[in-house]
Amino acid sequence: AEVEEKMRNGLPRKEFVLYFQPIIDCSNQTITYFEALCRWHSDDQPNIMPDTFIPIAEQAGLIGSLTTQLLHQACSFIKELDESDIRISFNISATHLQSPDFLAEIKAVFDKENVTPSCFIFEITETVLMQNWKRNVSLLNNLKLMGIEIAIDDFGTGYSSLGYLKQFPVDILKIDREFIRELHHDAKNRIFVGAIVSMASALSLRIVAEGVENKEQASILAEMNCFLQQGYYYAKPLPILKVLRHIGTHS
Ligand code: G
Ligand code: G
Ligand code: G
Ligand code: MN
Ligand code: NA
Repeated sequence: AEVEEKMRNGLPRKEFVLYFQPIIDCSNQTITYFEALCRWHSDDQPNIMPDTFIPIAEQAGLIGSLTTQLLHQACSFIKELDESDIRISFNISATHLQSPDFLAEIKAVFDKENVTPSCFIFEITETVLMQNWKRNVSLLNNLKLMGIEIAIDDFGTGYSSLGYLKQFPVDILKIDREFIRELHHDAKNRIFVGAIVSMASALSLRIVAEGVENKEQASILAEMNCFLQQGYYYAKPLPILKVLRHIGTHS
């Protein structure tokens, strides 16, 4: 309840800030797009990570206003980027997706910012999709009509099959970092990841490996034709100004 109160106060004070982590195409070492990750810069408490504060925002009914504020920040970032074709992958919370106001809220932001929704990928976890899936199929189809691409986050940790997922208009699978962590030590993980990569390619889905922390993991993934990679090996999530400096938009 104390944290909830601090969130309520922190929202209008703009204490919630987006950081951006690049997703690298390691076949040519270029940034293909960025994932937006929220950080809470609060004066009067130690760092609280989104794992903790997102569920609190959901319970407190604050997730809509938090997400709206973050989506505005993401739009500003897109306008700051010179290359207009770089997209942002944006995490959508379970509770917010189920809210009847979801579509209207995000459309209002795109209209106000005059940013085309096709600059966005929405990341949704597979567990969320499987609940309430009839409604979710139509919701995702609506997002796709707006031009937003859909990524399944933390893929492999839920219980959905790729066959089941085929009913959703999905573009990208993000392999959970749990399967990447021991990739260079564990043959079972290599078999698992290899199987996901070949099935995804048969279904024309793009694959992103999350949590790539070292060269060994990166090379094994590349050998498996998994070229889109994200993790501390390449870059940590960075604040906007550092990203812009990093990619040379601002010197
Ligand atoms: O950044 P970090 O690894 O601490 O993120 C932990 C979890 O919080 C991840 O599952 C991530 O998807 C989620 N998360 C981070 N930023 C956001 C956000 O802006 N919105 C939502 N809904 N989830 C986020
Ligand atoms: O669940 P989701 O994929 O949205 O969460 C991504 C989170 O993973 C981010 O919050 C980010 O801080 C974290 N992350 C990014 N790269 C790495 C990495 O290489 N290793 C680990 N352990 N975490 C990472
Ligand atoms: O790069 P730095 O020395 O700040 O990282 C210290 C440790 O904190 C690293 O081992 C890394 O796993 C973790 N870490 C760094 N950045 C993030 C981040 O953005 N999110 C999370 N969840 N952990 C991070
Ligand atoms: Mn994510
Ligand atoms: Na993930």
